[in-house]
Amino acid sequence: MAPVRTTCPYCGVGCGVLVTPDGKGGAAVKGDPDHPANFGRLCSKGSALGETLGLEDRLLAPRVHGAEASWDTALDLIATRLRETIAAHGPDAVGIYCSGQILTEDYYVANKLVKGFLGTGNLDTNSRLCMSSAVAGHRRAFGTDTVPGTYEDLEEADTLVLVGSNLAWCHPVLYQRIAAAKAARPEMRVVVIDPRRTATCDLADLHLRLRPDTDAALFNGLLARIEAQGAIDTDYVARHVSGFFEAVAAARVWGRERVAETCGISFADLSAFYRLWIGRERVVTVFSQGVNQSGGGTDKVNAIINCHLATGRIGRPGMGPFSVTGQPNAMGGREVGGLANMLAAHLDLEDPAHRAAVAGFWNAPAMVERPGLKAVDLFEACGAGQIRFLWILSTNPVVSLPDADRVAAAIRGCDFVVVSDTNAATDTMQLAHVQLPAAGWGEKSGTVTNSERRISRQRSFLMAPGAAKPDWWALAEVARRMGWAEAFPYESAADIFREHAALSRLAAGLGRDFDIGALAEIDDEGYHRLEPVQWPVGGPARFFAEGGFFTGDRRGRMLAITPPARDTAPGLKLNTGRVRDHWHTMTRTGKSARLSQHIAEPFAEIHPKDAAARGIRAADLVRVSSPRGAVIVRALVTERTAEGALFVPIHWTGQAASAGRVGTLIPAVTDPVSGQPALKAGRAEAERFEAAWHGFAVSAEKPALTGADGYWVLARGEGCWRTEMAGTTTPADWDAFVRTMFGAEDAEIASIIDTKRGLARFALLREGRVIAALFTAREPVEVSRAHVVGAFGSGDAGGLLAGRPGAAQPDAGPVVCVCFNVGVNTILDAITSGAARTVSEIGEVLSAGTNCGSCRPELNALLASVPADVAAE
Ligand SMILES: Nc1nc2c(c(=O)[nH]1)N[C@H]1C(S)=C(S)[C@@H](COP(=O)(O)OP(=O)(O)OC[C@H]3O[C@@H](n4cnc5c(=O)[nH]c(N)nc54)[C@H](O)[C@@H]3O)O[C@H]1N2
Ligand SMILES: Nc1nc2c(c(=O)[nH]1)N[C@H]1C(S)=C(S)[C@@H](COP(=O)(O)OP(=O)(O)OC[C@H]3O[C@@H](n4cnc5c(=O)[nH]c(N)nc54)[C@H](O)[C@@H]3O)O[C@H]1N2
Ligand code: SF4
Ligand SMILES: [Mo]
Repeated sequence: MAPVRTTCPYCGVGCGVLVTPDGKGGAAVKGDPDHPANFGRLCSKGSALGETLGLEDRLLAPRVHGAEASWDTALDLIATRLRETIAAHGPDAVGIYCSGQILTEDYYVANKLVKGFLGTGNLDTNSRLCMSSAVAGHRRAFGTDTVPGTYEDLEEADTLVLVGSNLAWCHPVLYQRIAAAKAARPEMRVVVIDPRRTATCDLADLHLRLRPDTDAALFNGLLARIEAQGAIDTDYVARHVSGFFEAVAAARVWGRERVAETCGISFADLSAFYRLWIGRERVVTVFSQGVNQSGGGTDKVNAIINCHLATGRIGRPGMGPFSVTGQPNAMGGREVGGLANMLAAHLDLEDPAHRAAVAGFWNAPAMVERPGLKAVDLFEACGAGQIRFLWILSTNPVVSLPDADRVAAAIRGCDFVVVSDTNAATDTMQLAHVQLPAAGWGEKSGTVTNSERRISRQRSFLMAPGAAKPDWWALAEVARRMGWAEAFPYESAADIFREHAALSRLAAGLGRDFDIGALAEIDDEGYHRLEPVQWPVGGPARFFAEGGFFTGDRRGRMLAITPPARDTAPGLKLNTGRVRDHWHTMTRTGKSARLSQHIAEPFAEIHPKDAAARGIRAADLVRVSSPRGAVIVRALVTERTAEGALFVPIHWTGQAASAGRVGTLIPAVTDPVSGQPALKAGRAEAERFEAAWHGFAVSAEKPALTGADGYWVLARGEGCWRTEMAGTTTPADWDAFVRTMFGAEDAEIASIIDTKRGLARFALLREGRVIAALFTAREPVEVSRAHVVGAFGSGDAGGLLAGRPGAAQPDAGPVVCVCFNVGVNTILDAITSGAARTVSEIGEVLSAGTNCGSCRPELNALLASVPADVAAE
């Protein structure tokens, strides 16, 4: 059978994937060589998609108040409650909160229902936490939310600047494209602007470790320098730009000394950056969450765009500002108008003519008249009793919103909550009155739009399991039950897509950028076959080289930017973000043992000086806390993070760890323009978590940990569960403790106890087979995780309890290359023995880094960590 061509459901690179189902619910996955985003490449997450298709954890039927129900019962109840809520409290008591991970067709139906039929603007999305500052910055500068350039620009740039972006881990295939371009054109320069040293710095010729939230000062200073050096494109500015004098006047006060001092970087590095930017015409400035997720995120975006407008370096090959999107369909959501302050098809909610046009197109009985509540405000209003009906689709706000415990309380206190998810147990799903089973990746059909405006098909290759249904279907069914069957007649994703395309034609007629009108008459077969296509369909690939902005006077707007005052709040700065192999709240990547190996535990990067001042040693557990909440995570003592700053990943939930939700620590401070929360700018303290004992366990079944005191983290291993844990009191009866945890009252128990050194090892056996093993110690347990998991899998009880390999078998150490399962020690051995001196030689000797390539930056770091004289010996 020919493989099914579809699109990866993770990041906004939007890679094409070839899937060959195995007929048993699984599938083999390869990169699509013909897809223009990836040309056959996939990263570690994309390569492991086949491992995430299992049905464990899935919600397979609707549930109402905890009991399984039919779709009819659930949908009738939702429609009834919707009607009652609107009758009693008005439409603004209703809110829908959705996600950049639903398909454009799902999103279109949600937006139409809320803004045209329910008559409220309260449709917002997790893109508020992700892209809304970029959207607001684009709209301020361009008049509409337009990404001017394409991926090729990143390859063709002579100077590529990455601001607040860990591209190597978060957009790995795009990173690899850039790495290949740089290898082919060594004169290309890459600058990384990030307070942290990340894997992306592997490609950097220059890394500016600026103080957090000083980006606006840095780019104001660049604008001042552009002017001082006579690098303004006066012709472009005269013909196409407004606001130039005000913007430059505000920037002029940012001389290089002041910027260097404000940003905490050297004058020499700053000048080098300005030279690389100004001296080379082909410059692309890529930005991501270090820019967007900030109290001044929109200003940061405009400070960057200002420099491109002033130099006319926009919309030409190898030039422009470039917002990389996080989620697979962040762009599609923006196209349908999925934010509370947008209308549809890039039309403006504030514009009465636009509203009237859309109302006419939809034949809408209750057209929205003003913007609705943005994500953080929506949940505030929920907590204040103003939102009485809440429907959450495809996002996990109890984990991902700031002040996350308050969000949980707000949801808990809401009169009626519907949650649509693929998974049965998420931190948010647990709080729902009605749980709706969504069809997931591989089971549903539709389109997504990637960072470069390219629309690709997601095609199904599996039957939806149980009663799971696509999100658009559930939304449309509710609309029909509300009496709007005529407006929601869709029988397929293609029906919805045609309507969406037709609306974009209307929008283009009103002078908007988003135009896929050429696809409005596509038939089902054409939709089925639709090739990846960039919008505007049939139009040019880039915007604004010759002006043509979407503002009233058709000029691009430069803005006067005032950088924020220095943040002098007490405590350590709390930075948060992503790791290479996990996706958000891990509902999918957490299913893959391979992906769970790279980083199996939540951690806090802490600078050695900050650690020493607090008596924190490597591998200690630390309690990181703010007045709002606390997490317990492993200390990673490293100079990767700056002094005075912590970095904690976002992926661990209440399902995966005892206290891993870093969102509980972060105040709900938002950017005043975009409403995007400042998720990278918390404040926290760190202290050693004093544990009486530490443990590591492997088990065939998921252990019962909810009652455990102290700390636990669960991860999937190959054919087992692996658990890290620690307790504040030592169990009086270890045997009983072990039996309860693994639910094995009847099992045989073998133990080795060394009371003097505080070490103990337990194995639970049933019919001679080990079903669980626990290693405990007073200090963090030192057994080789890889060895224990391997020995558990092969049933080698003796080797398992030994906790480390025998002399003949070296310990591979933590896995770096997940594709070929190559551990850090194996790689270091190859380097120190001289067998491998470069990344390609590591590939030749060990295969590491030769498949998806996601680990290549780490291989380089390992090479750099071994002094040359050692490697040569
Ligand atoms: N592996 C993986 N990839 C993903 C995702 C995932 O969950 N896992 N999620 C996807 C999504 S939705 C998104 S939005 C993207 C996010 O992609 P990125 O934005 O690249 O990722 P983050 O790790 O959130 O943050 C990027 C960097 O911003 C830096 N930063 C913090 N504060 C500042 C500051 O004030 N100034 C500057 N210049 N930098 C700062 C942080 O140190 C961090 O290294 O990733 C996408 N890709
Ligand atoms: N502190 C801090 N917080 C952050 C960030 C940060 O950097 N720091 N980043 C923010 C950003 S950029 C983002 S994008 C968010 C992400 O945060 P979330 O959106 O909360 O995280 P996900 O785990 O992606 O949630 C998606 C959910 O949808 C489910 N799902 C998957 N497919 C489908 C489907 O087809 N239909 C339905 N109905 N459900 C489905 C998944 O099982 C999962 O439960 O986190 C934000 N929060
Ligand atoms: S870079 Fe990786 S996660 Fe992103 S779309 Fe491509 S394969 Fe998927
Ligand atoms: Mo995101």
